[in-house]
Parts: sequence; structure tokens; C-alpha cells
Amino acid sequence: MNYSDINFETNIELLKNDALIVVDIQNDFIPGGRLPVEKGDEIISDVNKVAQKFKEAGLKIALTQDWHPKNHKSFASVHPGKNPFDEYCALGIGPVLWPDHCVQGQKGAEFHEALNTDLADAIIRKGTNPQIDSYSGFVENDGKTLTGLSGYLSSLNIKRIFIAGLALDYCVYFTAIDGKKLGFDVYIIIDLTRGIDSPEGNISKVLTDMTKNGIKFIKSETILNL
Ligand code: VGL
Ligand code: ZN
Repeated sequence: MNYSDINFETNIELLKNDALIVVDIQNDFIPGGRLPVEKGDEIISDVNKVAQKFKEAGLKIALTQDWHPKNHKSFASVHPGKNPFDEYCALGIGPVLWPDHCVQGQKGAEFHEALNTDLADAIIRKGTNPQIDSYSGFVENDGKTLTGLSGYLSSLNIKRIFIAGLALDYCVYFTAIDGKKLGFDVYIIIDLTRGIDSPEGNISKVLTDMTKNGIKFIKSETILNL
């Protein structure tokens, strides 16, 4: 499935049980960083505008932050002989290994300076267990350990989540899938995402999978024109 095959929801209003989730807009995922997502910088100014809309509507905004201890098991550098993007599968790690990225306390783990973090109500850090990755903002890659994001949203009676950020085929995708499994109505603001596409074809695969799972897609203009 290509971007051009997406069916967009156009009849959207912001409602009181909505929240915005902004995934991993951190220096290491932006061109110049250690795990750069191509054109990742292009989404930031409109993410801020959408966040402003949510704020004006009195709605919550949560950011996720990839936040790894150094020597995280997802880093190729901790596996002798392995290189970034090599295939590797272990419980909670894989299907590929990554360059060192988003190391706790380092510049690469900070939110990009263009992102308006003042608008955030909550920041959820993930990937903090050295042995287990967390692509999803909700559940670690062991499939069971919660980050707390679902509790935060549920306690506020949030029913519908809108997701933007990086990377489409990893953290955005898994956040969307888990959000849906946890009972939220999930919308991806597709033009406010960019993907890694590793292995090649991964973006196409996740677009198909999200569609099959009842995740919906909108364009940022639909929100910005409200
Ligand atoms: C991500 C790979 C490793 C992401 C995080 O934010 O999509 N991808 N860690
Ligand atoms: Zn990571």
C-alpha cells in the first residue's frame, strides 16, 4: 500500500475526549542526528500548529521520548560484529539493530529545539529498560510492560487519539496499534509523520496493517482548517 492509496477521514471536529500524541521528535531522529529519519525536520512546524489547535480546544497533548540507557540492547554497538540495521531478533529487541541513539541525558535524546514542548501536558519516556526496547508509547516490546501512557489517557477519559511524529514505521506504527488494542479510536496525521523504511518496504507494510486494524488517517489541514 502506498501513501496515495490512503483513504482520509475529512469530517472531523475536535471533541472533549480527544488527545494528541507526538512521538519521538528528538534530535537523533532528525537529519544530522544518529538515527535520522529522512525529512523528519519538515513536520515540526505543523506539529506545533496542530498542538496549538488542541491547546486552544482545551485538549491534552502528550509527548513520547525515546530514552535509552547507554549500552541498550537495541544498539548494534553492544553486539560484537553487528552493524546498525543488521537483522537481530531477541525477546523485546529487533527485527533490526540500531545505531546508538537517544541516550539518556545526551543531546540526541533532547526534543528538537523547534518543537514547542511548552504545549505538552505529559511526557512519557520509553525504552528505559536496557534489555527491552519500546517502539510503542504504550507497551514495551515484551508485549506486556506498560509505560503508563494508557493510564494517563484513561484517567482523563480520553477516547480518541491523534498521532504525529517519528518514525512512521516504528514508534508511530506501534503506538497506533497498541492504542487501538487498548481501546482508543486512533487517527494518524499522516503528513506529520516520516518513516525509516528499514527493511525496505516497511512503510508500505505498516500502512496496510494499520488500515486492516481500523486505524484511521487524516491530513493536518483537516485540523488546521477547523
Ligand atoms: C524509533 C527505532 C528505535 C522510533 C526508536 O522512534 O521510531 N525507532 N528507536
Ligand atoms: Zn530507540
